[in-house]
Amino acid sequence: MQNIIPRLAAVHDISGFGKCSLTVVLPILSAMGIEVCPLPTAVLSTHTGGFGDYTFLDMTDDMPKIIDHWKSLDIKFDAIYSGFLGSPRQVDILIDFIEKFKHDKLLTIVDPVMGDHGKLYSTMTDEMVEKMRKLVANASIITPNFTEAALLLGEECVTGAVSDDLVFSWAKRLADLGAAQVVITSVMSDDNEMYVVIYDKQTGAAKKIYCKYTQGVFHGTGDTFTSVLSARLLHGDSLEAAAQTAANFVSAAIAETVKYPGITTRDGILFEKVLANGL
Ligand code: PXL
Repeated sequence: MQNIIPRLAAVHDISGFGKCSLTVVLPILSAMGIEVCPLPTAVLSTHTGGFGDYTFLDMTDDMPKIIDHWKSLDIKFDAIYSGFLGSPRQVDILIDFIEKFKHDKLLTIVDPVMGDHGKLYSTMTDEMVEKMRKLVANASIITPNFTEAALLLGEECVTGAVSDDLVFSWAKRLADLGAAQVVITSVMSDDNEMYVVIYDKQTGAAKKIYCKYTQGVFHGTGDTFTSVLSARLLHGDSLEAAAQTAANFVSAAIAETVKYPGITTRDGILFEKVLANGL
């Protein structure tokens, strides 16, 4: 039987405070009409970006047990969407998960969460970067930010503006790692605007998607973007339409957030206002 509501397995950590990963993925996808089944990779008190001494419970050993239970129940997923992983071994577990639940229409969305603004997040290692290259080979769509794109390609993590030629060639090289479609987020233009690049391997077409408002740097924007993108793709949108809606959503949430100067980078964005009031 087909799922009445599209069903997505969300392979992310849960960070109690700081608005990223599952605390963003769950509400956004549910509000957009997608059933979310969380497969937690780690449980943290906060995300790793700016709150000091966070707690970290690694869920690696439990993940295969959760997957096996789901398999015994014959649960069908329309999509598997992964983000922040708690250990390099989770890549092998995730590849096995994809293999066990594979069918013709399964959408595998991998956000290779590793770093941003030219730097690795504090729990990430060179081993994780190496393993992420293996994971992206098993995805239908990948959504690295510009730093993660550089890490996957073994390029220097530059920050600041880059040429269209460079970012289009990176998108193509990323697709050569395995995914049919590539989205690179947080790319900076000469006039200090952020944009997203989408690339489709089958058509060979690359396109820039502009965001209306992107001043300010906040945690969880990547998770917000890929959640909206995943929801719209599951509802049948083209990659371009889904990426534009996701960019508009993030822009609108940032525009809400910067109205309140007390909210800083680590606090994340006021995505709830956009969910509640619409775009
Ligand atoms: O939003 C990416 C992310 C997810 N999960 C954790 C993080 C980060 C980024 O810092 O620390 C735990």
